[in-house]
Amino acid sequence: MPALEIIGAPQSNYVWAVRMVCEEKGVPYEHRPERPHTPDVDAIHPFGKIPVMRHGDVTLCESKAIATYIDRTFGGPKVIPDDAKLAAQVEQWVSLGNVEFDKLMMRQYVVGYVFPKEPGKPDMAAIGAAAEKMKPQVAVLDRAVADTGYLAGDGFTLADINILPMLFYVNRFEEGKAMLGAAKNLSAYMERHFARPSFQASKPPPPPPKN
Ligand SMILES: N[C@@H](CCC(=O)N[C@@H](CS)C(=O)NCC(=O)O)C(=O)O
Repeated sequence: MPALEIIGAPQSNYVWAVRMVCEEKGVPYEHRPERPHTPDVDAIHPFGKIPVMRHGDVTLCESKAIATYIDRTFGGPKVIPDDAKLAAQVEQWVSLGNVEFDKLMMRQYVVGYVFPKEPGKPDMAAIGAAAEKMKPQVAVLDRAVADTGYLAGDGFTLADINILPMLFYVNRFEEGKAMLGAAKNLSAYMERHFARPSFQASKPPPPPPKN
């Protein structure tokens, strides 16, 4: 079988999720850490976003599509269950993750800190507004994991894999940490799954120290 290549900077929550799928399933892969909009990425993603994937003559973009391909092509535990109802629940949570949680938690809140429009000066008003809007989202996730400790059914799936990197990043900043810490079910969920070998093996390196 040809080598499976996952292309994209490890810091991206979506690159992290796809790598975690490989780790969870025990699928060997080569990781090429490229930023968005490089020629290799642009050749596969029509808008130059990461991750992209190459496997022989198969090229794919979009993390959900990549994860589905890996899940169906390789052995190891399924991250998208065969059962129609569970698979639809996974789809539902991945879609909510990409359309709702990522848009606010990552693109507004985390990116507000990490890539401020004015270097070194995060817009604290915009960050505070995003944090306020995150409260109902955190409450939704807290309720969702209360019964089983998983988002879909009673097993670890792509639904969890997709959201865990986002929660990790939100938890790095003051307002996010306080909010997540107060959500008892979600805190327990994070603590348990952050310890998974697949999460640890795909975790991006820490940012370089500031001078
Ligand atoms: N829906 C895409 C989202 C990918 C995405 O937004 N990737 C970010 C990095 S986390 C990116 O490449 N951003 C560059 C850009 O938006 O131009 C997926 O699931 O793969």
